[in-house]
Amino acid sequence: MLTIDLNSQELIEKAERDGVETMYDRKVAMKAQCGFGLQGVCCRICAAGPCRITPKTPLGLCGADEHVIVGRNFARMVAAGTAAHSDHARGIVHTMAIASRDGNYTIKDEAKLKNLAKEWGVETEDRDIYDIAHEVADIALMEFGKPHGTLKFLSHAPYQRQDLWKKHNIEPRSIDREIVTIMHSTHMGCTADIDSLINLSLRTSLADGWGGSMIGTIFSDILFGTPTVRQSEANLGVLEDNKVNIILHGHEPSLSEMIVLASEDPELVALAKEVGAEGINLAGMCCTGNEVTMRHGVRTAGDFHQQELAIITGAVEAMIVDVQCIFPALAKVSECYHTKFITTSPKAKISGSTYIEFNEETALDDAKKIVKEAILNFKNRDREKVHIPQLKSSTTVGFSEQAIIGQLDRVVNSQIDQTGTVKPLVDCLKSGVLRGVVGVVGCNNARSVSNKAHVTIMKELIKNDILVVTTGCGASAAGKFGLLNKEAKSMASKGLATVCELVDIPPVIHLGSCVDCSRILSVVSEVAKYLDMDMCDIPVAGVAPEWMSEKAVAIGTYVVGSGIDTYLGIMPPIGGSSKTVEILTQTLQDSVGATFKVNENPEELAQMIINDIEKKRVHFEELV
Ligand code: NFS
Ligand code: SF4
Repeated sequence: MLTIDLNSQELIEKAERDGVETMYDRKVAMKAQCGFGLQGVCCRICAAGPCRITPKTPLGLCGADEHVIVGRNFARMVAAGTAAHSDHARGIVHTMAIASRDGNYTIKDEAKLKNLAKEWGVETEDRDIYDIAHEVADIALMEFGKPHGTLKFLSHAPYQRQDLWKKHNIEPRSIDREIVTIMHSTHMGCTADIDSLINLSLRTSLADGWGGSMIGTIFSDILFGTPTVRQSEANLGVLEDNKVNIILHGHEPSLSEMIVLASEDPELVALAKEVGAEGINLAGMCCTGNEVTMRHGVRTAGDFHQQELAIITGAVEAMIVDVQCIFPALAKVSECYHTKFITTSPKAKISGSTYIEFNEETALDDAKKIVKEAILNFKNRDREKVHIPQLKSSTTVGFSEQAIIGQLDRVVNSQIDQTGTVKPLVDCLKSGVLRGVVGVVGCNNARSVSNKAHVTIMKELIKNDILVVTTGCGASAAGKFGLLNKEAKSMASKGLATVCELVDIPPVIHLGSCVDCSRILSVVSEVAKYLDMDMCDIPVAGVAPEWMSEKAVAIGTYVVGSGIDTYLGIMPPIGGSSKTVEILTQTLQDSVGATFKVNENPEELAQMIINDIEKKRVHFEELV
C-alpha cells in the first residue's frame, strides 16, 4: 500500500489513467536506496571525495572515520533546517518592520506586541503602536546576527534549563552565527570529534526552537492575529466543482494572508462570476495551509504527499507557492492539466513554473495579480479531466497556546476565578486524568505508507489518556482522518474523553505550522515553571512518525535539547556511526535529560511512548 488516504488512492489511479507520473511512481522506480547515504557514511565535503566508509576502507582520504562523517552530515542537516525556519522568521520580522496603519500589513495583536516590547525594554507608554512595532522588529532582526550575548527568548525557559544550556555550552548566541559556525566547523579539516559535532548541532537547533521558530510564531501572531478556535474542513474533497480553486502551498503567511485578502476583493469576486464560476475557493496545503486554517478557517486541501494529487483532480486553477516542501515535479504535473503553477519567491524559483514575484512593499497588488491569473484560468478547465474525490472531514482548529489556556480556564475555573495560567492543564496532569501530552508532528515520508504512522500513533495515544497536540503535515493527517473533530473524543479513553467533553476540545489539538512547534516549547515551559521543575520532568514527548526534511531534524534536535524525548518513525542517516547512535539515543540523557528513540513500526513506537510516559509519571508524581 502507498497511502491510507482514500482520496489519494483514487487520484493515484486517475494519474495512471491520465498518464501522469507522481512521486508514488518514482518511489517504485527508485527501488533500493543508496546504502551509504542511508547510513550517513558518504562524505562529499571536499572534492577529494566522495569518500565512502566500508569495512575495507574505514577512513576517508583525510582520515575522517565514520563518526566524523556521520556527525558532520547530521550537523549540516540541523544547520539547513534551522536556516529554513529562521529565514522564514526573518521575512516575517522584515514585514513587521514595514507594517503601517494604512499599509497592507497592520498590527493585529497589539497586546502581544506590547508584552514583547515590555519584555525587551521598549518604551510603550504614549507611543504609537507602529513606532513600538518598528523598534521591536529592529531588535528582533538583531537576534539573527548580533555580535554579543545569547538569544533573548532563552529566558522563556525554566531557569533550570537555562543553567543546563550554559553548563554544556549549548546556549545559542545569534541565529545566523550558529548556522555559520556549523558550516565552518564541518568544513574539510575542522571538527573531527563526534561529541563536539553533536554539541554544535544542539546549540544550532536551539537557535531554531528558541530563536527562529519562536520569532516566526510570535511575530506572525502579532502581525496576522493570534489564532482563535474555529471550524474548518480537511482533505481534497474541499475543492469545488463550480468555483475557482486556488491552492496555497508553502510556508510564509506574509503571502497567504494577502491572497486571503485578495480573494475577498469585490472586483475579483465579480470577475470570478464573469468567467462563469460561482466564486473563489481557497484551500491550503502543507504549512501555509496550517497558517491560514488557524487564522481564517481556510480549508485544508491536503498534506505534503498530496501536492501532485491536488493538481491531478483537474480542478485547480492555480497552485500558488512560496518556499519549502514544494515538489519541482509540480511544473510537469501542471503541464498535463490547465493548472497554473505560480512561484512567487526569489528564494524558490522553479523552472517550468509561472513566476510572479511577491514583494511585501506591493503585497496586496501582487496578491491580486496572482488571484486574477487564477480566475482567468478557469475557462481553461477541461471538464473531461476533472475528478474531485468526495472525502473531507470537519475540523476544529486555531489552538494557539493562549487559546488552549483560555479554553481550559473557561471550564475548569469559574468565570471570576480565571487564572490565565496553565494551572488547569497542570491539574489534569497532576491528578493523572491526563497521563501526558505528546506532540505528533512533521512530514510524510515516501519511505513509509503516507499518513499511516501519524494516524496509528495518534489513535493509540488518545486511547491511553494522552492528549495529542499536532503541527505541520501531522496536523493535516489528523484533520483528514477526523481526529481534529470534537466527536473524535469517542475514540479517546475515559480520562481524556472527559477532559474533551468538559473543555470542548478534540482529543488531538491543531497548534499550527511547523514553526509553531515553538508553541509546544512555550506550553511545556510554562507548565514546568508553574511547578518549579525542569522541562525534562514533565510527562510529555515529541514524535515525528513520518519525518523527511532537514527542518524536522532541527526540530527533533531542539526538542531533545529542551529536555523532551523525541520518537522518530524514520531512522535518520546516522546508522553508520555507532557513537552517533549511542550519543543521540543514550548519552544525551545525562547531559540534556532526553534522547531520540527510533522505531519504524508505528504500533511499537506508540507503545514505547505510552510506556515511557508512564515511567516519566513515576518521577513526576514524586516531584509534585
Ligand atoms: Ni514541516 Fe511544513 Fe510538511 Fe514536513 Fe514540509 S510542510 S515545515 S517540513 S512536509 S511537516
Ligand atoms: Fe573524503 Fe575527508 Fe574530503 Fe570528506 S573531507 S570527502 S572524508 S577527504
